Amino acid sequence: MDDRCCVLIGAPVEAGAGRRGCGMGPAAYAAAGLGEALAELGFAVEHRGDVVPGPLRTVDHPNPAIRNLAEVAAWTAALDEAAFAASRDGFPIFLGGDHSLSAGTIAGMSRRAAAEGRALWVVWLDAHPDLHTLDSTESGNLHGTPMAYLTGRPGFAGYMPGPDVPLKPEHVCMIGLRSVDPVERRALAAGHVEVHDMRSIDERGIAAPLAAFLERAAHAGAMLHVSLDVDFLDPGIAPGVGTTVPGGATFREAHLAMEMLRDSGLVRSLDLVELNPFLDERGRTALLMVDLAASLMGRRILDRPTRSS
Ligand code: B3U
Ligand code: MN
Ligand code: MN
Repeated sequence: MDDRCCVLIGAPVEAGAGRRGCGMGPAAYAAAGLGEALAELGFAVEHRGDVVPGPLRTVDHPNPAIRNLAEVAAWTAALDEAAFAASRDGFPIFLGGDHSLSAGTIAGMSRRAAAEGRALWVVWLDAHPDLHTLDSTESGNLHGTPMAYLTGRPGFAGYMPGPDVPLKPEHVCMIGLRSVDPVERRALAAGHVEVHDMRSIDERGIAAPLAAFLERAAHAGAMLHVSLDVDFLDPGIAPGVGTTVPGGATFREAHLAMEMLRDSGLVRSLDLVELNPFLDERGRTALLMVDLAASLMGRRILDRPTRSS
């Protein structure tokens, strides 16, 4: 893997969201200058274009609320393959698209980690835990389900393609939660996912819990994936998203998280999800997401010693 090469992969999925518009995400990142920002940091940038989902295999599910299951399953299979292949060549950045895309990208990265004899760990930056199963989702929007799929919760077999290598819940750190449905709350209480909700960030800040998780991940020799949902951010700075939830991360909290993730030297891949350019204001959410990606990829205010230097 060439760690000075960034592979940009479009995942214009909107079948998992409650409203249209996320499909324009990859074009908005291009217009906001993501490729140029990465080139300025010294990366070779490979534009791999948009992933194309395979043929739809329609299967009826007993939960009548579910929307677009066949589409999401087809995207998941295609993105799983794309992630596995791209991670051999460089650092993949997946340009969403709604958060259902992470069912594919993270499953593919988990296979990559296993192929290298390691485990994939995930930092999940989101207002929501996205821990619904196909049976529990009431909205029927499958962007609320990828974490349940990835951590091997029951009920996905026969409807979704994998995952071949499920994530261990203790290898997942969720930061920024502030909209959690009762079923998800019970799953979090009973499970081993590390969770830092907005209350905990208000009380402790974002640096201490993230540093502790990164220490644990480094000690375990983890390969790390970052999944950044626009709604992790406060809607005051990031309005271009379908599900705005007040009280999100600030500009500085988000950049600090990105800088710390970079300094850990562990991150191998990134999802940028839920940008809805149709709802954005003069591109400001797209521009902020590009800036955050640049912080994750090494843009700095000043030079500081890091774990990898
Ligand atoms: N938990 C709710 C809301 C939601 C989850 N993810 C987003 N919204 N973006 C649901 O519909 O499952
Ligand atoms: Mn999400
Ligand atoms: Mn969310």
